[in-house]
Amino acid sequence: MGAKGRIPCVILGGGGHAAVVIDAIVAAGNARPVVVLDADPRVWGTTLLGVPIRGGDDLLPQLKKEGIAHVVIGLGGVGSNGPRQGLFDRAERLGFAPLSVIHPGASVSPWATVGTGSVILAGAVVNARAQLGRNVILNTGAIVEHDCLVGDHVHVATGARVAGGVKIGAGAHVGAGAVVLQEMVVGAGAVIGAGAVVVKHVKDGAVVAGVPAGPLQTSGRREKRRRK
Ligand code: JB3
Repeated sequence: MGAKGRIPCVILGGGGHAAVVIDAIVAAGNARPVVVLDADPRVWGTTLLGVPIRGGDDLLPQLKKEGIAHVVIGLGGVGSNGPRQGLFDRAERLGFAPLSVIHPGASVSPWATVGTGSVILAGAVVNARAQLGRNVILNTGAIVEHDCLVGDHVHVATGARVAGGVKIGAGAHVGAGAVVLQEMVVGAGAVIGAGAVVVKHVKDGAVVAGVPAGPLQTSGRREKRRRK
């Protein structure tokens, strides 16, 4: 496809994740990142992988007037998916259409579904009948097995493995290299630490880590024990 046939899009966020997202968009070849917006004024006027960083998110209405109608969220973040969700919602309110990005080196079953604005990076696998919501990140080499239900704004980090029939609630984070066993339910907004192995259901908003995964001991609790 010539450059003209590719859909021009704006990338929100100009850090490490945005670089990987731009790389995936270029590799996929159906869209063309033409501008990056970043919250940090220090990077305005510079470029990211050759794409100009023009300013902050308040430029979105101006870009719309210039004829850019599509957006990809380039903000990653580890742990909280709230800021990514906020950007996604803001862009949609302003009338931008979020583009889904699937790196050509990912494997997505034709029997899986991928929601609007989701980003599936190199080496990721989505197996048959899995359903991904909107604005999901499947980071490099992450695996989502058959019949999984992955909610909106979920981030499955690099190399995480989600076995068959798992349900992951909206906004949850599955840490790098974590494993979630078959049929587990991970609640909305839950955080699973890197390398954890989830063998029990995880409640909404819970933070778990370890093998097998259990509630993360907070520094506050450790402090209390030391004082006893
Ligand atoms: O682990 C991997 C493979 N990737 C991580 C990714 C998932 O999350 C990566 O290592 C980082 O931990 C993180 O990547 P991200 O989100 O690109 O983080 P960072 O490299 O720190 O860049 C974030 C950029 O977003 C910074 O330049 C911020 O100024 C910018 N930013 C923050 N909030 C924002 C906003 N930009 C816009 N447009 N709007 C915002 O609200």
